[in-house]
Amino acid sequence: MKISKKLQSWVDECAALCKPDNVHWCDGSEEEYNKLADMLIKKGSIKKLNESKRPNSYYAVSDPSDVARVEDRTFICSKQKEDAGPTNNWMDPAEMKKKLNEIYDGCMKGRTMYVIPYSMGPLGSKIAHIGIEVTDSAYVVMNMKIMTRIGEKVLDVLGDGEFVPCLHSVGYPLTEGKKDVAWPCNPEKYIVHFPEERSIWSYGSGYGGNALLGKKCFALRIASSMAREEGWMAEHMLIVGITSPEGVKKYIAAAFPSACGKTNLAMLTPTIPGWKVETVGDDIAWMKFGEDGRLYAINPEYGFFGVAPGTSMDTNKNAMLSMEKNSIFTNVGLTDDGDVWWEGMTKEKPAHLIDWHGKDWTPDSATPSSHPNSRFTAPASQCPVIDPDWENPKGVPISAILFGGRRASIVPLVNEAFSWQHGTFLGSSVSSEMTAAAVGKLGQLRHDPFAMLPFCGYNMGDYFNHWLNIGKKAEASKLPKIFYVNWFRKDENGKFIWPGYGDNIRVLKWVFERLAGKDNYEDRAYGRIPSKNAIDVSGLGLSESDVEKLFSISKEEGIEEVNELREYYKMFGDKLPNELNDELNKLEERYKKM
Ligand code: SAT
Ligand code: MN
Repeated sequence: MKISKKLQSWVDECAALCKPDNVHWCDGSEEEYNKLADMLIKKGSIKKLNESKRPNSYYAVSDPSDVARVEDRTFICSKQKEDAGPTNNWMDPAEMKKKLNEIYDGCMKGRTMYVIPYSMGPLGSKIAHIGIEVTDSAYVVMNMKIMTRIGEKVLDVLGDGEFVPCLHSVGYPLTEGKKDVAWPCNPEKYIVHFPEERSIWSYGSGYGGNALLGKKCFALRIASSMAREEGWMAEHMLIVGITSPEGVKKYIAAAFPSACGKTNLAMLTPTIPGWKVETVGDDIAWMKFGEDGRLYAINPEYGFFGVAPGTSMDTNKNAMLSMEKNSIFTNVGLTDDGDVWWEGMTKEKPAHLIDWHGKDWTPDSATPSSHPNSRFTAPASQCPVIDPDWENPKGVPISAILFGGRRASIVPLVNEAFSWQHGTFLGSSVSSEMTAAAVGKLGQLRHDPFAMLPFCGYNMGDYFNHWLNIGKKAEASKLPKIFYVNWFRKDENGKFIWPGYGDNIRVLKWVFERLAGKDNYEDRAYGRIPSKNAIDVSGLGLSESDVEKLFSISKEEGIEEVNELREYYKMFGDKLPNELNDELNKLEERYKKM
């Protein structure tokens, strides 16, 4: 293995601090993966699923306290507090380093320290970047192999180039006499980012985005800060290719908060004939300007880490087929024949399961078999509709950007921004009902600008400005058009009005037509919406008044929303770009004229 001096000395430093029994450099081979799996099976940490049902797949359950991202323990440690901004936890970097050096001291005693070289993005792509994750969790290594491109080939590309050092520990040293547990973790958690030195320290959790550091920590928090410095974009967005019945293909990126259906939209099975959707990515987009002045996006990831509950052959057939083999399942139910099950997977519930707590479960049980944030880890290459260009190092050209959230009212099914600046305003105004992806209050409405609230590695006010600057840098006609969608509107009885899932293609079709310049819109105060009958609702059984309900916002509601946004904007102080205030004032004017 070719290991640069810089890399070797950083790994040596990690070892000197964490004091593991062994250091293992991951080569990324199948053989290595299988050995780690066997070791974890012997320890009782994971189970192998029934080979004839789900080949080469594994089952894990976490400690019940370690089930989601911990936003209140996530820190952006920039030198100046102002550079972390009002939406991030901050601590002085020197103080944080002191604290971390104390808790990491000896934290890997009795364990092996794994060194995982990984690439976010196709190896060698100009849009890609390399990280090195050091971890004491073999489960993390296995997941990283599915979620990123790992191993020796990454070191070959890295040479003595720059990498993002990522130090992860579950924080459960096996000091004398201490027995290991199936899912080691620590009640004290730290998910820490140093954007100026571009490094990550994560302690105490083995779950998802807390521990697979290529994902939210690098590809969003650190990368967003790199992107701002270097004039590109790191966004919490899926990427899909859409082909019309005429054979025209366009790529769309879409930002939604965690667990709002990004994976479903990314793999959508169209319900109207002739349309085709292909997946480039389901969670993160890195976008850079190409020579032609357009924005090109790559999916920096290599796999899907999707929410299991609710995923079925009806709601997301392509996700189900992606995880048929070579996958890992965490915190779902285990069937008697050695396969997995979760709420919503099949209409008929299995008569008996072992639930994620390891207890017997039957359809009469009072609690669900699977944690609401239980996940599958599956290779993207196994997705039946993976886009032929998903690994193109140049990326794919983006024609439209969608923002969305989970909103029972106020936000229409779809509206188009009048301009990039208005689109930036729409992105800044996203709010969403909270999901189980983060520890916190389920269902509570919170602002989640650009779906980046927990993922922006710097001051959100500067981030808004970065978006505006991207718009100023590019030729307007080459920029993606911006839309805001909401699949989650409810009627007065609390029922979803829009069917969602595969029927979302009907909205994408309108978006597609707008990209082609079709004159099928009307202007409302809040934005541009489909003109009457421009959205194909045939066969949905929606009445005209249902459709109108999907778009209606009264003058009073609109003005209330404006006032609420004005209050919310106050937190950004003088970091709030004037352009956004202007957009808000113009919106108010339009509502007043209604
Ligand atoms: O960060 S995770 O990948 O664990 C979950 C999410 O927020 O999408
Ligand atoms: Mn996400």
